[in-house]
Amino acid sequence: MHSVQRVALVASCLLCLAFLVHLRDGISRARISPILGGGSEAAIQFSNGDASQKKDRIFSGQDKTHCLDLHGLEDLVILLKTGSTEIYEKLPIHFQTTFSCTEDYIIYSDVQQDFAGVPVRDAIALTSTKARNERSDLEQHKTLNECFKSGRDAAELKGEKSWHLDKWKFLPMISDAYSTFEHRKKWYFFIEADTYVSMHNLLPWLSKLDSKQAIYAGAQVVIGETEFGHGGSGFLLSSTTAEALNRTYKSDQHRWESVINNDCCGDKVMAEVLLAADPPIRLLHAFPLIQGETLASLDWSGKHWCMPAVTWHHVDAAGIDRLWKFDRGWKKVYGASEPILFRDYYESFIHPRLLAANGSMPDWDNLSNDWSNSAAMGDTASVGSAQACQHFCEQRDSCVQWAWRPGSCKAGKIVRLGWALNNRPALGSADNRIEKAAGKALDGAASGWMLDRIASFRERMSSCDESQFWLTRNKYD
Ligand SMILES: *[C@@H]1O[C@H](CO)[C@@H](O)[C@H](O)[C@H]1NC(C)=O
Ligand SMILES: *[C@@H]1O[C@H](CO)[C@@H](O)[C@H](O)[C@H]1NC(C)=O
Ligand SMILES: CC(=O)N[C@H]1CO[C@H](CO)[C@@H](O)[C@@H]1O
Repeated sequence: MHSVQRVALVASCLLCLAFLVHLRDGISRARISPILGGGSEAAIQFSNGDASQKKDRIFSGQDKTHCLDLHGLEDLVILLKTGSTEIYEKLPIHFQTTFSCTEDYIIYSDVQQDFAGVPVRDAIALTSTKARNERSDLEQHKTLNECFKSGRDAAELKGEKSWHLDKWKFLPMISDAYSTFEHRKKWYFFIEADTYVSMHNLLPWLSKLDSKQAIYAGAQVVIGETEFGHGGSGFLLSSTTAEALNRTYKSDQHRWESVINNDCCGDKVMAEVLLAADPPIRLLHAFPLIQGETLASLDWSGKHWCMPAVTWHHVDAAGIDRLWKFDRGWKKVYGASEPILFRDYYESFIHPRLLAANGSMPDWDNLSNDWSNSAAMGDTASVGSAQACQHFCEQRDSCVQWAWRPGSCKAGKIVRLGWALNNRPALGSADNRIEKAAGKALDGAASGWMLDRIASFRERMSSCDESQFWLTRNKYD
């Protein structure tokens, strides 16, 4: 039983901001809270920091004590999909974080290369010669390889054409990874270069799943008739499933290549291959353990509050660094067996910001979307000013946040942080879904939160039941 008896804020100074102390199970334990603002959040502060240890570490490179107690890591291989146009921008951070405790990972791209000593495999080279000769999407593969061989920077070729190679990588890479490790690995976990996977939360989940079963788990998405695990959110295959994928795909490769050619998405076709396997393999609905939002865009609702977050998507290097340090710090304070719940991310990353802002932020869009009033639609009362929009929210009991721009008032029932209208999203988010505005266009735009209502929500949600942390079967099974 998890329970937060009391949450108290101890803010010694605004810049070092909040250091949340909460009492859980009667034991006082310090909440970890990053120093917020700017890019300078290098330090997470711990109550049990030992100065002499810190001194020893100054010149000793990365401390590897976080690698202790990662039970089951040896049963796992991580497959990372990237592309030559983004590899130097997005891959480096993973060596210091995601891969820092294991050598069992394979990087797949569209050019075979040595990445500072690490071999990178070319997933497109694993498609059939026929496909590479006949499919127009794959002409870009030659272009990228020629660019690379001539010593130019493949990043010059960023764009649509290179992106169209992406869907072709899924099947060959899973099949190749299976051929590499077979049943020597129980688990194959797929990520993209802007996915963060928390080993701290993934490994306890794996220990609850049976790798001998055909497991294919991901964040469920439906396109057309097909339900599949969204690629960027990450997905999990047991070795039994990886074997079935290899068998089904390889025994009819030309047909599957033709399916991919005519389809939008490789993650979707992968689900179709698994449904065509004998026996068919269906997706285990793993949302929200596996999910595609960032700290800034996530809806902090009761649905997720008491569940652990295994993945985040659209995170840049700063975001991966931040989440990874949080994992590591969490483990130091709470130990290896205490999963990090969405609630815990909220308390450390989001709530201190709302408090520091005293409930409202200028030039900010908080992604409110339950009510949407606009002058154009003839709504006049709430759209006149930020105060009027705030008033609109106050009048509705279920409203917890509002977002005003000239002529528009949006309000929402669920807390989201959102981001500045005139800047990058911050909190390490590479997400870019908000329409940008700057200077005069902002004209007093602001977002606000009903801190008292949020406080009652947290109160209501204060107890999390451990039996509901992990998703191990679908509701309909
Ligand atoms: C992959 O599937 C093909 C076709 O069924 C098969 O010949 C091959 O042995 C499989 N690879 C492994 C490693 O099982
Ligand atoms: C925070 O907001 C409340 C009401 O919205 C106001 O009374 C209070 O003075 C503000 N505090 C600070 C430090 O600005
Ligand atoms: C997720 C969400 O609600 N996004 C909205 C953010 O605000 C812009 C403009 O205000 C909308 O276009 C988005 O739909």
